[in-house]
Amino acid sequence: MSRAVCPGSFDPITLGHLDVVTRAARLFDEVVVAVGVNPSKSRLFSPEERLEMLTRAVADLPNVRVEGFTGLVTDFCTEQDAVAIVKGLRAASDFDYELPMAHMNTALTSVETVFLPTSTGRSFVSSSLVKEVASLGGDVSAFVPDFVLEALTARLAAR
Ligand code: COD
Repeated sequence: MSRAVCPGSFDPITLGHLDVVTRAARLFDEVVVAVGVNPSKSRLFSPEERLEMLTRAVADLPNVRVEGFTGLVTDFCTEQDAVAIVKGLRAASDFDYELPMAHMNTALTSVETVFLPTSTGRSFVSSSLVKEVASLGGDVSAFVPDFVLEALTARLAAR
């Protein structure tokens, strides 16, 4: 059985993330979406909130489950007996950011990284831009699931 890990901070999950997870689920027997912490990014939702949103977003994908993780993603992959990490690539800047991590992760363990190119129409979608646009009153309903839009609107209104 082949198992892959899709790690990210998912703050919050976007339709771009969901597209990558859905496509990974067609390539591997099982996919574990790993909700982690990126220390270089400020966060809007707690790890528990992000985990809950992810769980709801993948509810109709039978071979996908969601877990939180702290520490090294490679340790999490070993724990989960995963053969691959799946990442999405939107642009050359993603590749520049992801390639050293892929090399480091393979150097730490034998886990491979599989890159999936972003789908047409999703290349500009990121959690950071969604948060920025929503916080300035823009309509982000085309980029996130409905329940994420509700959570985002409520969180920003409470600030
Ligand atoms: N289309 C395609 N792919 C997309 C899109 C889109 N529209 N939006 C996002 N993605 C991809 C990203 O390129 C990325 O691959 C993935 O989705 C997750 O994105 P984010 O932004 O939610 O997550 P990041 O990049 O902040 O997550 C970073 C991790 C938490 C995965 C990373 O920091 C990590 O592995 N941390 C654990 C500590 C560790 O092991 N560090 C050493 C690494 S060598």
